[in-house]
Amino acid sequence: MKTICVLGLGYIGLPTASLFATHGHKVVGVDVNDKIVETINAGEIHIEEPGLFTLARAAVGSGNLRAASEPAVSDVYIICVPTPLKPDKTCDLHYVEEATRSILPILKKGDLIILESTSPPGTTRDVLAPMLAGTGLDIGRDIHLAHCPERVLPGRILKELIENPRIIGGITPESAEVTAELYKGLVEGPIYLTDCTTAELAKIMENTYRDVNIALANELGHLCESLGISAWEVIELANKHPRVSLHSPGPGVGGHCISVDPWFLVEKFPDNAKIIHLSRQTNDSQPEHVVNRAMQILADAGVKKPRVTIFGVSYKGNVDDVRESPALEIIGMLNEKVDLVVYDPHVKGGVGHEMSNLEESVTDSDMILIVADHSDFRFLAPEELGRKMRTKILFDTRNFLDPRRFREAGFDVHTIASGKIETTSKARV
Ligand code: SAJ
Repeated sequence: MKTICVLGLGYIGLPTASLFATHGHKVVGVDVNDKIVETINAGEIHIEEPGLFTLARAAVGSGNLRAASEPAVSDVYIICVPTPLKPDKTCDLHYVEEATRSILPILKKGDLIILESTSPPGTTRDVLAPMLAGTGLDIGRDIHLAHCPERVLPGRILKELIENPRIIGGITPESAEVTAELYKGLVEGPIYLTDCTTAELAKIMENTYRDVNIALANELGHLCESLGISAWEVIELANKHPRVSLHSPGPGVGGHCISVDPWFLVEKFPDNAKIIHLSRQTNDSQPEHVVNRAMQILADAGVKKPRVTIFGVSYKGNVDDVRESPALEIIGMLNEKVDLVVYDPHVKGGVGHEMSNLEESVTDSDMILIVADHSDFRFLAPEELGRKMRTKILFDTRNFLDPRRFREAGFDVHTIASGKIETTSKARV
């Protein structure tokens, strides 16, 4: 059993702290936000994540987890603070630096410091290690230091924290081994040991791989729109090849990971990270592409003074997270051109536009524009929606609603990445 101090009680820190606490360790979770500290100590939580409420409550109830505003003397320090982008698209490391600085006065021989936050390659070695060396403790001998990137998907965090494979990059091989011993107590997936810079880059490349592939899919979508065919059908057919796995086009890439992490490489390697940079630009320009297409569809339909209804503003379906959501940009651009109405059953606000209820949102509308693919939308009856609308147009940027049902209800159906009106032929010989 160890004493562990987890710095940052967000989407990764709170589940991590709670899991270590329910696995027998004594954990202090530290957050700079007093409200979060109070909430957790009261047995409540401040984020939405399946299973977390029960787990955190059990951890606090057992006496093994308490939240605090200041770090406490411990055997292990795990840094789980954000590494956001600055407006100039460079990584803001100040939370990591602040967290590290806060533990310097209490570090002692034998301690282990782990960075979980996704960070540019070189951060553990070139930023954290020099700060820790200032204490006079010898890193790799007196104290251990490692990077152990989190790799979990929001909505499945608790399951994935336990089951996913983990990469542990030590400042020395021994630091990696000491860290692995700790994680072995709760991780059931395999644990791979390496050096800290390799671990940092592996984590960033996972998300960069996805970003580049989504950019490829979006580019394919543009080609197909010009050709008057459906990228969805092209993808479906190409993916029948055993070694091809094309991703899906969409309204753009959101979330606090995939749309952020590749920039860390562009910042560090401005001359060499070429495909990575272009992919970011392609995906970032997708909201404008959506707006241009929406305006074209409305113009082609002869709609004057259009009223457009956005369905779904989170960065992907079935979550309430709007960070970096392409919907935010779409809202900003469309708001200047049309009478805009916004509906999302999961999001209460914070999108730069007032939210409407379902009925209000479609009344007198000329277009339903699907941006986030919430499962709830599949249960909507096209006839009922259409009855309230002025012009029955559906523009689906996720190719997610059944176009046939909407066409049968009299809708003009358009899909992103498709120059066809009807999409997805399932014809097979
Ligand atoms: N998207 C597309 N086309 C696709 C797939 C996704 O347009 O084919 C869009 C989504 O709609 C969304 C964005 O990309 O806007 C990202 O969504 P996502 O579900 O792919 O990923 P995240 O950001 O929710 O979580 C990712 C995960 N990384 C990978 O799948 C490689 C997760 O495992 C990481 O832990 C997480 O980032 C993180 O913390 O880095």
